[in-house]
Amino acid sequence: MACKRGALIVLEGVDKAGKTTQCNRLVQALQQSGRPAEMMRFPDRTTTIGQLISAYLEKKSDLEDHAVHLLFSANRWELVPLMKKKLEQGITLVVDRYAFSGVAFTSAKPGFCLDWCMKPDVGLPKPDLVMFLQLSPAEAALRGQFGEERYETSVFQRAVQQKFDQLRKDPAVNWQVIDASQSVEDVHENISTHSLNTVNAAQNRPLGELWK
Ligand code: Z5A
Repeated sequence: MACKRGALIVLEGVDKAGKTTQCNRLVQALQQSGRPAEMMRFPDRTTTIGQLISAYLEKKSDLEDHAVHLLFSANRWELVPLMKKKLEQGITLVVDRYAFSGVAFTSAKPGFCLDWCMKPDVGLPKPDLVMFLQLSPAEAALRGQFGEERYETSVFQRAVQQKFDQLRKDPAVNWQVIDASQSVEDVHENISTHSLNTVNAAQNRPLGELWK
């Protein structure tokens, strides 16, 4: 590798936790401090696979639950060559949702277990840091009504939250829980501190493989 690699930083959390807001703020702050950084999000609705997912989320099409789970995973895998290239170029990637959302959302459906849901994502680039933006359903409700997309109901979001709780017990993943109920600026300060430590530490460490 010609230069020190960028860090892979993921933000996870339930609906309206502020993931997109904070990803944007973090990328901006890293860039302003002279550290190359870019944002990515999953699902990436711009690809052919992403368009199938988007139509499903918008309830314009129906897909079998196993099939759509595999599509979400395929959407990540199709971006892996690009992700690796950018990381090798020294660009830190700040990612809005990743495999953890994939597992939490599908395993919250009846008849799915965590183990089956994790399998398709085994071997993805392993995040150097996963920040879980913690927000109670009551606090999320203060940020507005749920949208019209699939999964946007309080009952389902509570089930997803429980699955995230289970995933966070895995010590092999560098989880940090962030109190997302604070102001945008306070949450950003917290996230920045964790991220700067991670960017510095990742430089000299090889990129890992998730769940391997
Ligand atoms: N999904 C899946 O099933 N399988 C997969 O593998 C993956 C995803 C990757 C994609 O939704 C859906 O796909 C998602 C999971 C599923 N389904 N759900 N639900 P998406 O990515 O297109 O949208 P989202 O992730 O659900 O976005 P969000 O949760 O609605 O928003 P957010 O990114 O967490 O929050 P935000 O947009 O930054 O902020 C929301 C509002 O709160 C906004 O008005 C902000 O101004 C406000 N906000 C933000 N921060 C604060 C603070 N600190 N205080 C007050 N107000 C705030």
